[in-house]
Amino acid sequence: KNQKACVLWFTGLSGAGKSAIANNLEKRLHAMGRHTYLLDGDNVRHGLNKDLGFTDADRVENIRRVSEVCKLMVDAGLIVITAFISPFTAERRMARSLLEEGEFFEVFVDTPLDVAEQRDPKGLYKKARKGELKHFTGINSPYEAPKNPELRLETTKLTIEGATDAVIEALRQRGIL
Ligand code: GGZ
Repeated sequence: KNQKACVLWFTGLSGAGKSAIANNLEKRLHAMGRHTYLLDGDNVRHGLNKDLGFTDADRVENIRRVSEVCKLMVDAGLIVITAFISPFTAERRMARSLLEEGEFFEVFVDTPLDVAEQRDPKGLYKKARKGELKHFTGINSPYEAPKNPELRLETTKLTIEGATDAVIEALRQRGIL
């Protein structure tokens, strides 16, 4: 391996900005010559996990499978970036436990619910408020905020570029980059 393989695990509400920051981070890592893979709902929930919905049990299974895929990809030497809500502390801990010390880097994309709800890029919060979406995170399904993430990004105070800089700086400090 000529790079330190690891998982950069983004967690946060729908609309928090996980995907936007993760995508920008991946571009920056590519520009640095790093081999990465970005796992998110778009490439996982339409394929590997297309049998899963949004009940607590299905989210647990979603994250369990994603965690195992992360482990395989780290074995293959990649920098894996994940962008799932991953609302439960226990499953994030489980994902961490599959990896070696220092290989799991939790990034809390911290956006207040009211801000995420105002952004509402897909109109999902609006639907959830009208009762058209069951089990919507933050409305009628829980989100357990990380208490000790490796990094917390307050998106009300940072641009996407600024948030990306903060991740890269934190990775440098830990010797991952
Ligand atoms: C939360 C939902 C739901 C419900 C559909 N609750 O903002 P998005 O649209 O693009 O990202 C959300 C995505 C969440 O899937 P995850 O796999 O990340 O969730 S988890 O980690 O909890 O398993 C949202 C969309 O799917 N979506 N219905 N009910 N988000």
